[in-house]
Amino acid sequence: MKNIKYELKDGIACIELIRPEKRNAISDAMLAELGEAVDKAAQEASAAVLYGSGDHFCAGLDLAEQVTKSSIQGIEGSRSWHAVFTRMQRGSIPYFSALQGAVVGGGLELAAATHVRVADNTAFFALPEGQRGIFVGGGGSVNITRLMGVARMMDLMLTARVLSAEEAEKYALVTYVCDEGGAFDKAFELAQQASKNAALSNYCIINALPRINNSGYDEGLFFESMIASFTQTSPEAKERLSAFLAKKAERLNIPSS
Ligand code: 1HE
Repeated sequence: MKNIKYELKDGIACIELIRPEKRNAISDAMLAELGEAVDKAAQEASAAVLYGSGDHFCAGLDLAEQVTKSSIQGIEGSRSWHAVFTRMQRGSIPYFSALQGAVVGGGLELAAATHVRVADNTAFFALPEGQRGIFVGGGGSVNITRLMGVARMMDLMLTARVLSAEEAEKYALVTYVCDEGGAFDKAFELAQQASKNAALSNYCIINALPRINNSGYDEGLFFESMIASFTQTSPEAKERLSAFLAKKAERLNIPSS
């Protein structure tokens, strides 16, 4: 792989975009390699960290490639992004993204396809698609809109304004903001924590919660009960619940006041 580096560390798949000379812009080749890395991670990792090399996470779609494409190739391109991102979003392991510098256009769409986003204070966020004469195509109209709401999505797309990491946290685009250079370590620590959970619980968290969020109130509650019972009766749940009752389970890490 030329555009993606894949490494398994302590059971965590570390997936790095390595095209810093183009600010990690996503070309067709990079997308295909990202798909390979996602499939490999699904086979052998219990969680994954997605990050970019250099000063920027990702400057979005490779505009140099895009400029040569027909309308149909554009649709196919967007559908390929959806296909790869869906394997992450609705796969079997949780993804944590570590963000610095530009998280722009398709870069923000990629980050939005991960389950938890950690930004350092150099990160900035924008959707300059309108300025470039195009539209989001990597699932942003669905995923980013669900994170920050349609009014903010319209504002960002209409104005191409740039949000700081703190503003992105206020808009629920990211969950953690840390000091410069600290995003990977924080994301890795969170991935390690999540990888200690029952794999079935993680599967349900990343697959059931978004679907419940997309469904009606009554359907959501009913689906929740099904998942609750399904997980509670698994052999691993029985072991973990018994370990708690026997005072052998990991305790909650309660912050001291
Ligand atoms: C690129 C790309 C790219 C940089 N495609 N080549 N995304 C954008 O509209 C963002 C475009 N990029 C930028 O605004 C800036 O590059 C950055 C703010 C991210 C970084 O600025 P800077 O000064 O560090 O770098 P630079 O000099 O602008 O770029 C360095 C090189 O990367 C340069 O190539 P070079 O051969 O002249 O050295 C740039 O052309 C190249 N580069 N970004 C191709 N995106 C599924 S639909 C999603 C739709 C979108 O993503 S729209 C938003 C696209």
